[in-house]
Formats: sequence, C-alpha cells, structure tokens
Amino acid sequence: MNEAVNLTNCDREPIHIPGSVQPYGFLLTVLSDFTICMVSENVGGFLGIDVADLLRQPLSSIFTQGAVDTIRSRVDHLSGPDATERLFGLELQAGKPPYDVSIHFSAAYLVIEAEPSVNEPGVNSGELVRLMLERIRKTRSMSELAREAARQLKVLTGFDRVMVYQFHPDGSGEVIAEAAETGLESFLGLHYPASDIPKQARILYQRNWLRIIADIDAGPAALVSTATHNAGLLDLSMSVLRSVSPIHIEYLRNMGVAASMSVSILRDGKLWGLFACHHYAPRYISFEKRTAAELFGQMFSWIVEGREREGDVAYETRAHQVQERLIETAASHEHSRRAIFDFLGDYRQMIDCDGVAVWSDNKIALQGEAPTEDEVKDLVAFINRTSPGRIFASAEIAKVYAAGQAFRDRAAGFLAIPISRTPRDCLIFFRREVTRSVNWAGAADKVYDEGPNGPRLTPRKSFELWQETVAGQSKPWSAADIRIAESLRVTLLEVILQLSDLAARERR
Ligand code: BLA
Repeated sequence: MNEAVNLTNCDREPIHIPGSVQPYGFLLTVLSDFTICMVSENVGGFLGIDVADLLRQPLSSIFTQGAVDTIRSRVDHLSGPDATERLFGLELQAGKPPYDVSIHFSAAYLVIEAEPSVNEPGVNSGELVRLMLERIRKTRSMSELAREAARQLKVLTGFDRVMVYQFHPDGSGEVIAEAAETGLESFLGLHYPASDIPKQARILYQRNWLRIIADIDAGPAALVSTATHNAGLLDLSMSVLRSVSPIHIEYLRNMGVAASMSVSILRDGKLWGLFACHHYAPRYISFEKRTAAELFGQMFSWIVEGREREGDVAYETRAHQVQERLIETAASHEHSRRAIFDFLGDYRQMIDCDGVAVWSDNKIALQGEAPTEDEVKDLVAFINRTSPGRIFASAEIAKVYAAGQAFRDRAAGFLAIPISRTPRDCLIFFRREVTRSVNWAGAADKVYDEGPNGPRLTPRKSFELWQETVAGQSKPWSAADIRIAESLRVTLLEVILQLSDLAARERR
C-alpha cells in the first residue's frame, strides 16, 4: 500500500487516508440509500454486532428509526465544502447508552462517527466558553492574551501542558505562551522547524479545527469495506477519529507524552498557530468539551485577528507621529547639517529594529546593534551600486551581500532607505540574527528517549535543527515595515529639502 513513512518523506505522507481510526469511537459509512459499506473493525465493542453482519445492511436495521431520521434530517445541512454536523446524546440502539455523533460527506460516502456520550452534570459548554472569553478579553498585550488563553484552555481540558504555538512566515514556529503543571520542563520561547508539522498536516488543520490523540498506545482500528469499495482510500480529512501519523506518534512518545490535542488558530483563513496540548498519561475528553475548546479556538482566532490589525495600525500611526515631529523639528533646527544625524533615536522608534545607521555627506552615525563604521561604509557602497534610489531589504544579508557574512550575527537583516535624490545618502535599519535571541531553556542534561527514527524526533534535536535552518537570518521585514520605510523616505526627502533651504539661507 503506502510507501513506508520515514523522516525523508514526511511531506508526502498521505495522513488524510490512513485507512484506520482511533479506537475511542467507531466509524461507518453509508451510501446514498443508507446501506452500510465501510466500518471500523472495533465496531463490535460498541454495538455488539460483528463487522460481517453490518456491511451491506440498511442503517435502519442497526440504529433506531429515530436515530436514522435525525441523521437523515441533518444531511440536508451538509452543503458546502468541509461541512460537518454534530449530534449529541443520540440513542443509536434502543435502551442503550447514547452517543455523540459527527457526520460529513467524503466523496459520495456519508461518514458517521460515534463515541459514547459522557454525562458531565453541571457542565454547560456555552457558559464555560463565555467565562473563558471574559477572562481573555480583559488582557492588554498579545503575550498576556496568549498566556491567559493557554491557562483557560488548560482549566477546560485538564491537559498537563497547553502551549500557544505561533507559525512564522517560513513555516517554523515558536511557543509564545505556555501553561504547564509545575515541575515540567518549559518549552516557552522555543522555536521548531517547519518540518515538525509538515505542510499537508498544516493544510488539514486549516480545514479541521481540532484533533485529539487520546492515547498514543491505543492501536488504530482498521476500516473494513465491502469488495466494491476501498477503505484505504477513504478521505478522512474532516473526520474526528482519523488515526494519527506514526511519525508524529513516535515524536510524542519520545517526549514522554501519552495524549495530545491541538486546536487550530486561523487568521484570514490561514493557519496562524495552534494550541498544542500535552498530557503525560492517556487523556480523553468528551466531544462536548472538545466542541467547547474548538469554539474557544475560533473566538480566540477572531480576537487575535482584531488585535493584530489594531497592532499594525498602532505601529504605523506611531511611525507617522514621529515623522511629523521630524518635519516640525527640522523646520526649526538650528544646526541644519547635523539634523539628519540628530534624529537617530527617532528613526529607531519608527521601525522595529536592533540598530540603525545613517550615512550622509560622507559622514556616518550609528546607534544600537549595528556593523562597524567601515562595514557600514562598504555596505552603503554596495547598496548604491546594486539598488540605487530604492528601498532595499533583506532578512539574510550574506545571501545578497557576501561581505555581510562577517557581521551577520550583529546584523543579519537590513532595510536601507535612500535619503537623497542622488544615490548616495541612506538610512539603514538592522536586525540581529534571530537565533541570538533564543536559547534552549530546558535542562541541558535532560535525556529524551528515542524511537526507530532516532534522536531527530526529540524537541531538543528539533530545536537544534531550527537553529541550523535560520542561521544568518533575522526576523523578516513585514509589509508594515516596508510601508513605513516608504513613507519615511518621502518625509526624509522633504526634511532634507527643508534643511538645504535652511543651509542656503544660513550661507547668505
Ligand atoms: C503533527 N506536530 C504535529 C502536531 C504538533 C506537532 C503540535 C499536531 C498534532 C497534535 O495535536 O499533536 C509538533 N508539538 C509539535 C511541536 C511542539 C509540540 C513542534 O508540542 C513543540 C513544543 N513531526 C516531526 C517530524 C515529522 C513530523 C520530523 O517532528 C516528519 C518528518 C510529522 N507532525 C508530523 C505529522 C503530523 C504532525 C505527520 C500530523 C499528525 C496527524 O495529524 O496525523
């Protein structure tokens, strides 16, 4: 069947068609006439009926008429891509305990997944989520928001560790918040390479907001079908019970994690991050609670979207205010020739950076973490040669400018703004190498177990790989950074005109 999965072909592992489900529930599919054509082999343990006695049977011979009618009535709602419907507390067999059921279409098959309902007296999901949202609404900063959200989700789910894992544009990710039981090694602030959550998994998580791996040691239940269908090809992208990639299971096992859950965080329909939850013993939580966690994830996503937008606006507004101040100050500046240098501190407030340099009239000024004067001089000459009169930004200096190799740890990223009409003077913002601000926080001697794929599948190795991948790179320059740079360029041209007017008057 599928080629063997290993560390070299992760991106190609067809995780959406595993041909099996996790055994905390069962799956069956019916055709348009509601006859059963596939079932998970663990069905007997739930319904007390053998697989062979289920295939080709009408659903109504297995489930109560009421249950079949309810399911049928919901099928009409399944319009649009990726639609799913959930039914809680459905009595599938007369007089037997109820089930929580999820239904969706996969190609022509209606997929019905069921797990025993959990009676949780006093638990009202709506009220739980409402209170959780109250708490996070009160936070002020992004980091406080993420921390409080992790804390809230930990209370709801009872997982030992809940992290907010945010993706970067290159697909790598960073643990930006964590709520964990005391005594656990902290992963806060750590980065991991894109390959830890391969592309196809990220696409899946964009479509399907939540998955739980209730017990990494629970062997999956294979799907069985009649001869005319192929359960090995049933697309389980939207399934609740989809069994999990063995590579990921190994990763979790190596970390000592026995159960895992993640809830997607989306911005503008794209995966922004995940709530990643770990437990050190098997942990199942009810479909009802998972639905609450999912709703919380969706609301959190909207809050993040709003806050990030506000953040971008505030960032650009602040930059504009500083620019206006520059123009005013320049107009009344007494020492016109030096003015452009006197504003160094102001430039730094405008664009998120670690250092800044100005080159004007063959003079140079530096502030913060930047290359040396000689290094900047050579860089300016290079910029004027290659990209005269235009904004030039790179988050990996050595890639565009070989001599940058010598100082890439201090200034791996630069953003240069020409500030005179002739290609000569310029203002350069620098950002340090991103790995320099991140270190492994965990105990150096913490030993992780290894599985068949060796040490790569441990957080420490993962972190080291991330460090290798981003060596020589700074945090990327965002669209907002470039917009501010464009407008600063116009302002500075104006300021320089004013200053030369002033200088001309001073000379007269
Ligand atoms: C899935 N990998 C995942 C998931 C997470 C991570 C959160 C989502 C599934 C879940 O809820 O558990 C990664 N988990 C992390 C990271 C941290 C964490 C980075 O807690 C950091 C603290 N994984 C690898 C490598 C491969 C790989 C090297 O590390 C492949 C070569 C594969 N990861 C992999 C696959 C999935 C996955 C295939 C999808 C699992 C599935 O949904 O079936």
